[in-house]
Amino acid sequence: DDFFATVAEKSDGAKLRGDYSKIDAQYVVAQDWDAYTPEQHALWRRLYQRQAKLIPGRACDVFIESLELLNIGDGIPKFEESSELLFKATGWRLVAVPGLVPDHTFFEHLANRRFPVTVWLRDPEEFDYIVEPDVFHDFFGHVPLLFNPIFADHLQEYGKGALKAMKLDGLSMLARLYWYTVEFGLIQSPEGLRVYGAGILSSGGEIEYCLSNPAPLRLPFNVERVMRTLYKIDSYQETYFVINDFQQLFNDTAPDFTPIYQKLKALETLPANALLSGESNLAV
Ligand code: HBI
Ligand code: FE
Repeated sequence: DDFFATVAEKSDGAKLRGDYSKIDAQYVVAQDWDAYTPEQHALWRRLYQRQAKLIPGRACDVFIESLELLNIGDGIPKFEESSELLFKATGWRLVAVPGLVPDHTFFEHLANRRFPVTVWLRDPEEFDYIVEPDVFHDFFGHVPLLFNPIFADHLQEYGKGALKAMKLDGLSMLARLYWYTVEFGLIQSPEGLRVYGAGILSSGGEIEYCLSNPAPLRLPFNVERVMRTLYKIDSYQETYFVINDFQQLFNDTAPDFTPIYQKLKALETLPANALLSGESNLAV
């Protein structure tokens, strides 16, 4: 179908990573925790320890607090155990998936407060960079944020909105919103700028770069601006969008986007490094 034409069989003909032979109708599989090798748990520990050192003073508070609660430093976590903790906190559950799932399936999970977590771990040679999300990115990067009730509600609403957007031809715009918030978002705190985007939190290099390097733009979050902005998938971001708090993210993305899609389709997209007249880059 569409998914296996565009994603599972990527444009270069390469197969999507992961074992899709045992999926159910929602692409859910068993995690099969016993199948992870000691080497894989050791690789997880190395990834965890590298990131844990970079987190203080850079990740937002809820990330740091949830990470402590989750206690996942010793090896690849058991999804079911973490899922119980998460359910008690915000009513979300984790489900295991083989890897990337079709857009519609992904959004169906989010709309029902289920977060899909990839089961496979990268190879040691991929310590610093992977193309498709693995269990370290999905779990370490995304799961701690879901303990914040407002962020958790936002992501569910995002899933519902995305299901609607698919019918309105607005998916590319909603994908940009996801990219610049859930994956690469920055947030203000009383102590200064902090990271809440999972793509940054699971990255050994970008977590420092996004906060300290003078090169990228840091712009105040604005829904329409974000939805018009193209993004880079194979380099550090050229622009980061900064929210004041998670309530702003929830409120600003709560309205029906139907008129916004109409309006934005008539406008040109913006390159990833655009700075429009009247916009001010936040100094670091
Ligand atoms: N599947 N497992 C998984 N994880 C994702 O982040 C994901 C996906 N399928 C589609 C998808 N993301 C995109 O459509 C969103 O990033 C917008
Ligand atoms: Fe992600």
